[in-house]
Amino acid sequence: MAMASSSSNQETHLYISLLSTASVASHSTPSPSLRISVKAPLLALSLLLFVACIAFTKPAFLRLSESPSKSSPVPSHGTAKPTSVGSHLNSAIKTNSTHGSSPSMQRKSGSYAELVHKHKTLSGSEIYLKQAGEDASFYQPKSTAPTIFSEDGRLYSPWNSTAYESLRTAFHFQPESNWMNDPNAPLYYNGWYHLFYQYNPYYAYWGLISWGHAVSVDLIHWLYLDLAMEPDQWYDINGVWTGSATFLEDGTPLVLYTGSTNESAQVQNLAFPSDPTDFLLRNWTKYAGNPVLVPPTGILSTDFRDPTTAWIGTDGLWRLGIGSKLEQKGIAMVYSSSDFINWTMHENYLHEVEGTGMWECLDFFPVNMSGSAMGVDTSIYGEDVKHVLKSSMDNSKLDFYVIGTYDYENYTFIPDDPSADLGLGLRYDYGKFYASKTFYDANEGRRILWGWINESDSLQDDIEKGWASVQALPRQVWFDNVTQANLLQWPVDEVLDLRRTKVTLESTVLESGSVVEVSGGSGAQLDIELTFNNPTTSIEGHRDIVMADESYSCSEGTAARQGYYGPFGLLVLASEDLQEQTSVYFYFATINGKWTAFICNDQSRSTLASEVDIATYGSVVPVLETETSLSVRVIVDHSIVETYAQGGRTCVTSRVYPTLALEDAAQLFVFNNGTMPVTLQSLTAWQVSKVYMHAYSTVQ
Ligand code: DQQ
Repeated sequence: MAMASSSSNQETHLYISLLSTASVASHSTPSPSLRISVKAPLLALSLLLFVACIAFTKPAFLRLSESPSKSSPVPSHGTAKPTSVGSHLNSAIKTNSTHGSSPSMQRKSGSYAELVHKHKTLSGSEIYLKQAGEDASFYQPKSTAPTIFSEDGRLYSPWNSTAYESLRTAFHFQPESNWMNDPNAPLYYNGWYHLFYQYNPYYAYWGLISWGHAVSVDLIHWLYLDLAMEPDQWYDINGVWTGSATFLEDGTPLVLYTGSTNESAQVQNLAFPSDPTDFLLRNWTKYAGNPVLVPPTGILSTDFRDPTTAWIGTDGLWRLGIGSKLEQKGIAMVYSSSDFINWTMHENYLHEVEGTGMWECLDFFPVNMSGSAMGVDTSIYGEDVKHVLKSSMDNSKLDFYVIGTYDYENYTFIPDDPSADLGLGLRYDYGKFYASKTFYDANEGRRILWGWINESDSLQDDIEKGWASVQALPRQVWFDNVTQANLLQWPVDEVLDLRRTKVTLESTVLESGSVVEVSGGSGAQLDIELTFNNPTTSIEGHRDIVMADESYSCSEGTAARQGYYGPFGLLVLASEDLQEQTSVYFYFATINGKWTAFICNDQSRSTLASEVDIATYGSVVPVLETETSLSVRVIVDHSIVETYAQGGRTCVTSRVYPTLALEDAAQLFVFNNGTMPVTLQSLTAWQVSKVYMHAYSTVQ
């Protein structure tokens, strides 16, 4: 921490200069056509609403099924008629367009001006009918203190407020206080990265969900803005839930989000920037005709949420995915629209998998088959791309993904390996990482993944800390064309700018049972890269040694369980006497007669505190027989340990709560607890500086 504070002046200058660069860039580009103010129309709408409220005395249209401004949603699944599809599919969209659209597309609509026009032209009575559900009884009092704890029910906690403060992260995104969950609608707009997030602005636990909003010029330093949206309409009064951004043809972003209505039904709502020339996108207008989508027949009203970023079909219509379930079959429904307001459900699902339960927070995007780390904009498809479908599984609270082919004639997705279908195979992260969402960063031509890291301490500790949850570092994602089977994930390059002093270890043989301190590597803010010889390759002369098959999974093991090769790796956030330590290790088990590598984060000795999660997380790491090195990057940020193995093929994120190994008392070791020696090729550990995260108003 001493290091962090000594560099803070320098960081201030750096950030202020970044800010001024962004604002110079941003002020040089406004398009006159976008200078549309909706303040006057909103005032007019408010007046109309007032008049309408007087005219109508009975709110007779509270129920969704009676919502008159949408002719009935879609009659039932299977009856909606798919819109026609062009036949020259491969040639449809090949170019990488900035905002997910192609100039050659024959789209019927797609401008901000059109949207505002439709917003303005709803009649006063239509608006009244939409608003009629705003019964005051559905508002929850916002100032009532929580009553869920009594003094008697208080759990033992070894932390005082200083220790709590030490668990706050230094370079991961988190709000100043209170509760956060899913990342929402991440986007890049005229010099600024925007992150919206599910946020309870009043308490450190879930509820009263609004959209928090922060902006950055580098994805690392952040400025908090006022709430982007609050639950203030009948169609979102129980929560402004998760949503995604899409750029209209003219480059204006809009968002579709799930509202939890006054009757706790889930509907999809549209919102757009009140002033697109404000590149901070501070004010959002909810479309007067909301909701634009209600649960179709056959779908429970509580199982219809989290619209994806939209993409464009060959017919020029927008497509959108929404997650749901039928009994325990997880499904991704797909809708079409020409104007983002009127949506038609397709007969077939984008995808479905039995037994996986409710699919939340769907994400659907293309990746480059060549293995280039360059991202691919969401509407692009063709022979050069594969598609990734991701779902957050409500039953298990785990994020799964699957790679496959998008059949753009039938709007369905075909997994490459049905045995590893969505929910059965790959995960982005085998630790704590949920409700993730990607976006295409047109600024750098890359696709970036955000994911929510929840707490695993007690609710009472969260309340005493005054905050709960962080976001994982933004990760660049792309297709691994070496394995041809998984994505690669890597912290965005901007994280490298936070590296400060470093220590290194030369090539060393770690004998069985050795624990070696990395001198100069203490601290709770570290970025560590290390490589080992792959002990199962000929480099160690052990290729032919194969043990009897062993059943192994990280969840059943710890760093104390000795194997032949492994566990070996790092101890981070370790107290001097090793009473506390979080180990990140490789372990090789023989499965089906072949050495199989695992990467695990063992939290079993991470804290002396009770009431926290101390499981071991991790999974298999694909390591080819020809690969003679094993690599791992471990990022430590006070209460977070993020592990990226073998270039990002397998990632594991831990949430740990040391009580001794805090700040500079946290030490770093390498170890080998396997029977056989292993060779550490190299290790470099950088101290990482704290980033700026402040209210925008404080830097004006
Ligand atoms: N979080 C949101 C929902 C979403 C869930 C509510 C996933 O929209 O399904 O805060 O964490």
